[in-house]
Amino acid sequence: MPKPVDSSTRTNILLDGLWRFVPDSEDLHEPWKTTLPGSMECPVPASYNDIFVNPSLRNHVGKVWYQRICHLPRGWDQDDTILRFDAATHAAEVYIDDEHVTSHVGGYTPFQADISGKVYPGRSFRITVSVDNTLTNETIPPGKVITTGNGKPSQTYYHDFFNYSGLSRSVRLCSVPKTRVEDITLITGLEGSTGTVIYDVATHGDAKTVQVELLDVDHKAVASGKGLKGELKVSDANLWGPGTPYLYTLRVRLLDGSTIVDEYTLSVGIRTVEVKGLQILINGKPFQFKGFGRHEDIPIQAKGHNDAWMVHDFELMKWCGANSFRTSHYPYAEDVMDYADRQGFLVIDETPAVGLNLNIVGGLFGAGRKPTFSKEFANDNTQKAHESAIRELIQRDKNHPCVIAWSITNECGSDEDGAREYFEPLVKVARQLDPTRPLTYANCLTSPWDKDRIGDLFDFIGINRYYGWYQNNADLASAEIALEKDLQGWQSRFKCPLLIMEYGADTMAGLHAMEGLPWSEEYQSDLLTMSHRVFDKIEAIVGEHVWNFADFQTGPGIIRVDGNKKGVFTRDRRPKMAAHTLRKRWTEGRQ
Ligand code: BDP
Repeated sequence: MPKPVDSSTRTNILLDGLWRFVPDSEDLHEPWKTTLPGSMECPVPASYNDIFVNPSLRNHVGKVWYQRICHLPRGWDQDDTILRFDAATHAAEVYIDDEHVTSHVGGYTPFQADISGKVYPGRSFRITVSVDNTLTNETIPPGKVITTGNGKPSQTYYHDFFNYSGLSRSVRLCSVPKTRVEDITLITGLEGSTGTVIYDVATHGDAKTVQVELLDVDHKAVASGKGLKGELKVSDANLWGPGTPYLYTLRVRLLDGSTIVDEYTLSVGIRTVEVKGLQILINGKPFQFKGFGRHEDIPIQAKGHNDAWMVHDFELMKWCGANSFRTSHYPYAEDVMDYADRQGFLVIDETPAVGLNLNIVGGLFGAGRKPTFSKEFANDNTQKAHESAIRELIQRDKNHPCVIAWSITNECGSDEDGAREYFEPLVKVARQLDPTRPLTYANCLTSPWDKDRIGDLFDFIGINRYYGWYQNNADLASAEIALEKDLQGWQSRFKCPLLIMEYGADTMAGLHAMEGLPWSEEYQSDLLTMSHRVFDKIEAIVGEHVWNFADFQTGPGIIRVDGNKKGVFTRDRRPKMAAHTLRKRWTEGRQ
């Protein structure tokens, strides 16, 4: 299932726009069989939660229904028709007219249905989709539906961002040839100045001849091959690298005699990634990460993909001097990955496995500990869902040069009984699926270096630390000592590269104070500077990602005021003082 592309043999129609919409209720019976009742319409792509002025819809638990009428163009009579959802958060059932055509679980990866034979050229048809946002202990991410005092269901979860739901990415109708390219896997490498591209093409139907060409930016063929598998060599290759994102185009053609049966194109960045000693090498050179943990989170549209906000966010990151980010805490829209390829940003690509830790809150506030890896919480079914999230992420993003590592979980209970048994098989699956990229995870303070049980399974370790905020609040001098001791511990035990994946402080934009006052812009900036002093002393540290790029919305709770305020930018992307501090460090080398 490669990403839809336009080519001489393929056409796509975007089905974005307003869809009929209704939250599920007991009165609805087989709603896909008729026009959805009521007058609500919801934009796609967007999370539905903040669109309507309705608290019960904002906090809705369970299914909502989307529906629209489509026409299959008259000429679409030779080829297959695929209906593709870039994502549905978190589970979907799809119907064409009265018929169920596909279902999918997992909120941030694409799925599709072959609807050929169910729709007819020149005729209209009805698409109805249910999207269910329920999280349980057997979903990724996990959650729990409780019944409140007034008897209503309420979704609780173990992660710190709002459970935005719905069709937050595009929906497409695709016309593809019956004999077609179904998948491509690329591995790029370097032999001296010669770039290598190993390709493996899978087809649907019987392709007679497979022709592969690598085109440079001027569309000149620089290498070519025949057959489903092979290796292309490009002498004096232009490399894809941070800030210098040269992209070739791989053009795969399936031919029957001289007739082009299918043509599929894919951007290719030739680059290598390696972990060597305490360093991460990109194209053989040590790389120092500067950047952010982020969220897909904007006003009103929430997790809905939006090109204007995306381009602006990249501009702000560049302004700061950032060269990389992590897709905390779920796979981002494919448009973001494509754009990162073109802008030369390095991406640590994360699964939605956030919240596999029952002890974060307990750890912070001294409450009793509960077992995370147990029948009642992260059990065999959770692990299966996690495996499927890893498979779908790697399948979707395996050919992006920007992706230089997979992060398979954020802040799991890695010090607990059962953690190793849970993660070891998942690491194995990820390595089988992609033997070329390093694997990592983001470690939580509640699983310190001397208690963690999984660090050695990974190539480098992500460290999330909040000294000066959740620990040593308002005492940066003590925070500095504690942070250094902690990081030295990781370095001496694991002897692998360490990437700071989170550090930061909640900050009210506009609050200023001279005296080290938490929540002030000065305090956030000072905390970052203090942390940088420590990072610069530790040899194994390969860089830093600040938490967070921008303020973002969270679930309700007494430690959040209208969301998490650790952004270096506000939610509407205005800089706090910390943005200037980072710019000085990342563009001028000042601490
Ligand atoms: C870390 C989480 C992140 C939170 C952050 C915070 O990885 O999702 O938003 O802490 O508390 O534990 O701000």
